[in-house]
Amino acid sequence: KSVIIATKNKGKAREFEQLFSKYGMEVKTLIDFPDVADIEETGETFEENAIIKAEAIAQLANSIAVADDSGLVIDALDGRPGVFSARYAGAGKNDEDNIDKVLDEMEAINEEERTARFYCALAIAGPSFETVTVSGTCEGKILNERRGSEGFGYDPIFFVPTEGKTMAELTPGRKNELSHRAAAMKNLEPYIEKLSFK
Ligand code: ITT
Repeated sequence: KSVIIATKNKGKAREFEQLFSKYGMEVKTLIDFPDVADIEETGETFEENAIIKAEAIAQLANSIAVADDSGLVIDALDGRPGVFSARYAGAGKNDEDNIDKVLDEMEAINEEERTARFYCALAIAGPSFETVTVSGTCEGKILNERRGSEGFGYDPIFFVPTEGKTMAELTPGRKNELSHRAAAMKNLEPYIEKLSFK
């Protein structure tokens, strides 16, 4: 049993390998298919972008595909970087540049106003059923410096109060129990079981 995850993001791919192993499923990602062109994310919401990616890959591979569109939503920045999380500092910039931009914009914001959440929308698409989306969130606070070296993306500046640690200080196993991606996966579970990936 295997599933295609419509992602080129290595951090996400690693997490999905672990999340799907519970179902005895092998994960393939677009990292295994480097010839597949980038899919343009033209949606205005995480859900729209997840649907675009899942349906494009389901059609191309004629199989079931799951896509993740996710990001960091910061209250003091009116919800930014939001759907622009991957490209917040601009084209050709990386996760470190994105973090620097957020740290810069958050510099003058006081402790109580540093609330934020990670949001994950998952879409599952396939040749013989209507596309479904689910979502999950994880609440936290934006620090004014990096802490920890696990994970990816904005993890080093995202503090999870219930753990007393940043996402980047959690083990991969622990992150996969409490993250926005883990929460969305729990909501996807009924569909995974129903389809049972025959
Ligand atoms: P794919 O579209 O190929 O999946 P992407 O990185 O472009 O990869 P998104 O458009 O969904 O994916 O952007 C997600 C960005 O949000 C990601 O690049 C990170 O910067 C951030 N992000 C999402 N989940 C995260 C997590 O668990 N920890 C830290 N940052 C995360």
